[in-house]
Amino acid sequence: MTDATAPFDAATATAAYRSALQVIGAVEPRVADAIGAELADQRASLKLIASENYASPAVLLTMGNWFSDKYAEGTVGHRFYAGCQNVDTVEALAAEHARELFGAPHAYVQPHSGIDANLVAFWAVLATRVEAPALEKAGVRHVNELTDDDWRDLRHALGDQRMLGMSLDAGGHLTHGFRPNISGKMFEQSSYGTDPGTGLLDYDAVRERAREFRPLILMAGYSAYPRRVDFAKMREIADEVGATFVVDMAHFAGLVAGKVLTGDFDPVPHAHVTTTTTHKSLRGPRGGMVLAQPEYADAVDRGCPMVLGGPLPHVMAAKAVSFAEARRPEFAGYAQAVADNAQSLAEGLARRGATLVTGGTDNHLVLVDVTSFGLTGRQAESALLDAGIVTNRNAVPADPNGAWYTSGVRLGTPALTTRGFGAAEFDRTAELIVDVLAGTTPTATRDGGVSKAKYTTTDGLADRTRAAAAELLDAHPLYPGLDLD
Ligand code: DSN
Repeated sequence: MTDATAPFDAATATAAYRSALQVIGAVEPRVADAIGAELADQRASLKLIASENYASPAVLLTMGNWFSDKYAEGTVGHRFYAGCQNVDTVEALAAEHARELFGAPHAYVQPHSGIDANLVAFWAVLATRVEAPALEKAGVRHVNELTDDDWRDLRHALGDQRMLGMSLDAGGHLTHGFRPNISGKMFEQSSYGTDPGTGLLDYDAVRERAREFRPLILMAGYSAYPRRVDFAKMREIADEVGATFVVDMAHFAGLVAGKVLTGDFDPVPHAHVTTTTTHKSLRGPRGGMVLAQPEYADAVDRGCPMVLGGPLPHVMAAKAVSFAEARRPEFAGYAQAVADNAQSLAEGLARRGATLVTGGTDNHLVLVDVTSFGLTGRQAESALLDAGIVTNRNAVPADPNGAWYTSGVRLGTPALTTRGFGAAEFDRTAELIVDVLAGTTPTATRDGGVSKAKYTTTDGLADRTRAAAAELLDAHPLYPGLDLD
């Protein structure tokens, strides 16, 4: 077990939250009640959503203040609004901590989310690789100086670019060029998948596809691939085909910050541009960030107002606090525990007969193929939720049940590791999960088939599992000593 939660003084945090809820409750008590209820719910469930975590009271409290009222379009020292000196302080601090934490030459901490961070990155690549040469060719410094014909040509050129990313069912992300996201409309997209036998990335196949497709952007990163990626090898491929290498490390940024993923597996030195969220394994506030090599830094800094609304200074302040936490030596212990716990979870599941995509994990997540239990991902997700285990359904490679019902559930260890779970607790969690999946049966349909959504579970299973989960949770309280009653 690790003492992973960022340290806080329970009596002070209790006083702060009680006062805050009193102030809020005086205006709209139902909101104050919902805030209290959310804490109670989070305390009472086994949270295994791979993209979630528990930020420290310091990070959370930093977001509730008057920075929220300030407009600050522009960048540090170069704002379109007056009176931004305090925003400059927190934005500069967040960027400095980020550069130090990740060894990055440049950090832009304004993106509001991961999607926003990716949009900033994509625009920065387009601006640097397509727009800037077009302006130079036309002999002008700004798009407003282009002739109408040049402007039309530039818009066509910007809209005629290619991105190669990991396919969704192999674990890639919607924002990596897929049609339900703007990136799929901005770019002609092609995908690389994983080896059908091993489930692992096949770098020779990526190289072959990159040679054929010649993308402007080679994208790496994932939200459901349970393995490390060799970013050095991916960069070689990008260089060979003249692509800009962009990595979205949203899921595993905490493992990079905590030096679990180093060398070829650390994206920051290899990517031209690295994007992330700040609230997943990194355990900061909800938000995004872009790290860039110097040649992309200026274009990245134009994220607002190019593709972002005004920055959220209260969140940038919280990013600064969370990065300061992540620079403490304890965070490396936390990150290592996240990865070790994922191993324990994977081993516990596999030992009890569950099928794991790629056979295991070497990051913070495990993808269980639940078809061996006769279930869809949707049934598994719902049955687990009934039993107090919060997961999310997820497609597996070449998923026969499509993106809605799916055939998998994704499990992640960052949140419960923050609560202090270790190998024994994750093994017990694996046991509970397998018990629920094995005790769940799809409902028969009238035409003699089986439902993809409905199911029944063995009598009393959900209650028994909840009780067993409560024992684990009670032994590892969330925000120990924080008492809102
Ligand atoms: N929603 C995040 C996840 O769950 O992986 C990424 O968008």
